[in-house]
Amino acid sequence: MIPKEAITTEVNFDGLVGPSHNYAGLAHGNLASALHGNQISNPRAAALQGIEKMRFLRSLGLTQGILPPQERPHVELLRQLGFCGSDHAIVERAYKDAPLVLAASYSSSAMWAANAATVSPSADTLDGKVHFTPANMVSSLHRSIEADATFDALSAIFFDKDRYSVHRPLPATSSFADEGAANHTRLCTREGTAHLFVHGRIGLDGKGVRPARFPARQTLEASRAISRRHMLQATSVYAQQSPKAIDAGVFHNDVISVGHHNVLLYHERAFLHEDETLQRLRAVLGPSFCEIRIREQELSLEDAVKSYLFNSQLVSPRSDGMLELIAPAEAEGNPNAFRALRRIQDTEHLPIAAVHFIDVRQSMNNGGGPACLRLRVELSPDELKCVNPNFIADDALLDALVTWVERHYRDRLHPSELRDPKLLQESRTALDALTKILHLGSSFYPFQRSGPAARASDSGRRG
Ligand code: SUG
Repeated sequence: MIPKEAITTEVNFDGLVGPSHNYAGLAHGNLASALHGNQISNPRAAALQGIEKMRFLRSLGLTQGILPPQERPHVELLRQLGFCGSDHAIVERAYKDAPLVLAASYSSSAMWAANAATVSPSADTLDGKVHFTPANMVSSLHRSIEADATFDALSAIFFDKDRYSVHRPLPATSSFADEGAANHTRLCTREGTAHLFVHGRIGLDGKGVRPARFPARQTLEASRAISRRHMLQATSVYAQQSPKAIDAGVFHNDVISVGHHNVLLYHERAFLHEDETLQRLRAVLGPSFCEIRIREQELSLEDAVKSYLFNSQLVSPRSDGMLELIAPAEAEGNPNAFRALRRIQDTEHLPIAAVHFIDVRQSMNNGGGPACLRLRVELSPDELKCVNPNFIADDALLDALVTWVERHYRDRLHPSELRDPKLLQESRTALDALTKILHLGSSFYPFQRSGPAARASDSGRRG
């Protein structure tokens, strides 16, 4: 077993927005996705906004990782569903027969890396390894096609089997529906560590309260299975999301709460059983647990969903232990959200030293704020050394990505243009170029493996 080091680094792995980012309104229960459905997106601006966010976090002194976009369209899905012929013929036929299925195969939703996986740091696991379970995302077709490629990407990044354990996704069935870290928060104090797993669906035993309007996504069974397979020795606390919150558009817990270290910032309507949930956390975390509760009176559920205040990143770049909040620009534009943030920042005993507003509007229009775009991975110095460096950003890489996006991405895309055979070709050309920039070899993407130019796998490491 590898000796544990006390000081860890939280690395944010952000999903790079893919060239087919579009607004097809696929996510039921996600109000922004419904509102912007059928509008024109700007994939270029979306990707550049994401890169700027990464650059900003780096400027705070944080370590930034990258998850490459997945190949879209997911032609294999279309083949499985009975479309046949050349890739272009398949796209054309799918557009005529099943346009929403084509849109699903073209979704760039893997950009929301908070849904990529659930991660457990080595300090909390029995075998001393960092564990990852890619989310199966079975609640929707367009997201269910992410899991296998997520497994491949995580396996390439965290290739060192002595330090990392990348599990297969949970069984792809509704009983184990899993949406990853968006419903999981790790909290720690000197007294203890708690993993808060939040689910929305009623249990296999039929217990719990169902939302009336929108579907709940995460299951308790999935969260329990993850806690087991990750061999968590830290305490797991399970809580049901408030069905009222789900019906107000809170499709993931990270739309209504965010935690980091000893701080939990949450809305009073986040959990079905607020008192019980908080008491369990207090019992593990002790007196230095810092609860920041936002009341309905201060910020309504409706404003919470509109502003995405809770989908901020709480980060700790400072040596004095104070935290900073990376909030969406929409929270600055919403007077109630802005006032609530001011209040938090001005309250002396609260450890939030600064709030930064970030423009990720293209992602927000599909329901993804700053926190949705990143997967947090807590690593010891030794573990960080053993991450594939191709996936860690420096300024030169971010500059190269900007040039790449400007060269390959469209600045407008309507869902009806997904039938355009040129889009498929452009996307592949872009991803092929990306594998060169990231030094991923020439067989990282499925089209590279099956195309005439496919060569043996050589996804090597940079440096
Ligand atoms: O699953 N939107 C995503 C947004 C995910 C946000 N992630 C977190 N909260 N962690 C979703 O609802 C819209 C896609 C579309 O319409 O193509 C979408 O899937």
